[in-house]
Formats: sequence, C-alpha cells, structure tokens
Amino acid sequence: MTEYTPPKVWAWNQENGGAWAGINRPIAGATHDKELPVGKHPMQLYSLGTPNGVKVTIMLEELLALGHRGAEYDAWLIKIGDGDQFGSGFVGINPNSKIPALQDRSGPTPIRVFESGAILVYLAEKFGAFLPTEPAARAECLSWLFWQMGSAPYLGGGFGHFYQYAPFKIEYAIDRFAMETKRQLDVLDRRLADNAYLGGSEYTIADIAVFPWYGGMVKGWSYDAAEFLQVHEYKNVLRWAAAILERKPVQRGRMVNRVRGELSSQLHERHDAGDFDTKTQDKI
Ligand SMILES: N[C@@H](CCC(=O)N[C@@H](CS)C(=O)NCC(=O)O)C(=O)O
Repeated sequence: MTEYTPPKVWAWNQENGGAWAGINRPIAGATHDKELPVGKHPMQLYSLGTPNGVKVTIMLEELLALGHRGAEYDAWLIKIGDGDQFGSGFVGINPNSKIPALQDRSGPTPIRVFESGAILVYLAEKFGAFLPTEPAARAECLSWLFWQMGSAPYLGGGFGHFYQYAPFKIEYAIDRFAMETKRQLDVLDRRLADNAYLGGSEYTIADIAVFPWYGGMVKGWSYDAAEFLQVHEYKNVLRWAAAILERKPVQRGRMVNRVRGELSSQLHERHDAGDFDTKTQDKI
C-alpha cells in the first residue's frame, strides 16, 4: 500500500472497492420515488435485522410479552444493500436514510421516529416500561443508552469496517479501532462486575440497546473477530449476554427482519405474532 496525500478538494470515488461502495453517497435525500407499505397494526417498523434494527424488534417483543397490545407491529424489510433506504417514503420518515425507522399510527396523525435510541425512549415512555422513573435509576439507564449510541460507531464503523469490509487491511486503522473496542468491552465488563444489568438491578432499554452490539461481539456473532479481540476475557459481559439471550422476547426480536443465518431463524417480515411459527424462511 502506498501512502496517500489528500488532494486539495475531496472527490467522490464511486468505485473505492469497499464492501458498501455501491450504496454509500456523499449526499442526502431520496434517489427514487417509492411509497412505504402500511399494515394493520399501530406500529409500523421499517428495518433490517442488524444490531441497530434488532434493538427495536426486541423492545416491541418485550412490550408485547408484558401485555401491551398497543405495541403490536408490522415489521417491513428495508434492504439497505439494494438502496431501499433512499426511497422517498423511507426518507420521509428518516431523513438520515438509515434503518431502523418507526411510524406510530395509533393516533390521528402518524408520528415518525428515527434513530434507534430515540425509538427505544419513545416506546419506553409511551408504554411506561423498561425506563425507570426514579431520577437516579433513570439517569443511569439513559447514560448507558447514550453511551451505546456514541460508542457503537467505533465498533461497527471503525473496527468492523476496517477489519472486515475495507478493500485492504490497514494496520493503523485496525489497531486504533481494536484498541478502542477492547477498551469499551472493558468499560462494560467493569460495570457488570457489580451490577446484573447496565442500569443496575433492572433490565432496561440500556441493555436492549447495548446487547445486540457488545453482546453480539462477545458471543462471536460480529466480524469473525472473537479470537482476534480475545472476547472470552470479558467474563461479566458474557454472563450478562447469556442472561439476556435466555429471554424469549429477545429470541423472537432477533429473528425479525433477519436475512442471514439458519433459515429457521429468519423471519423476513413480521405482521402477526403467529408468523414466528409459520413464516420463517425454512417454512415458506
Ligand atoms: N445511529 C443510527 C444508526 C443506524 C444505522 O447505521 N443503520 C445502518 C444499518 S445498521 C443503515 O441503515 N445503513 C444504511 C446506509 O448507511 O446507507 C441508529 O442507531 O439508528
């Protein structure tokens, strides 16, 4: 690899060889007209089963398991590799063109919510669940929730990108982001040494947000990097991830909008609670 001297003005090299070169663009906005489908339930989710998407499907399944019928939802598949996030309907509910995006159609005027952290807070407040009301516990929960929103881009966009998706391996970039990812795992491991969950003794939206990223990392689901990052060292994170994974709503939420893995674990779209038994990819 030769050293790179940036030109005076950056130019868009559309074929830069990276795994996402086909969809990444330096401009926002829609590329084509496309209405979003709308189903029968109050909540309409437009998403994909990535760590960011799964946060919301886990939350909706948790709410349904508590008996909140208002959390019934249609989960529509947005194929980001095909550019669905740049359709006019999707951009209308998320001007940032990223999954997940939610529309609450339970009232007279639909309410759009984008950014997974904002969606979790919106749902937690609407249904009064998984976000403590006592000020100290609420502050702790929100602190870890926002920690996730700020930290995961280093794990995904930094480490994951340069370790797995970049067209060639750059030692400096992998080194920098491997170090930061290990530091973040250690932050979590220390917190979880004395606390069952990130907010304290209760399972909250902080755990729902952090689990798909950092739980997935220690479980070896992400970037084929478990050995490289020696994830077995983070024993408290492993214990916490195992406890979360035992929850039925978490298992269900992980299946929704999933397009990889065992066919029986992929429920491309979810429009009914019964779909988990009848509409997984091994059955249709
Ligand atoms: N901060 C956002 C991040 C969302 C995000 O990065 N989504 C990715 C998939 S995990 C995406 O839609 N990428 C499509 C693109 O970049 O064009 C959130 O938490 O909702």
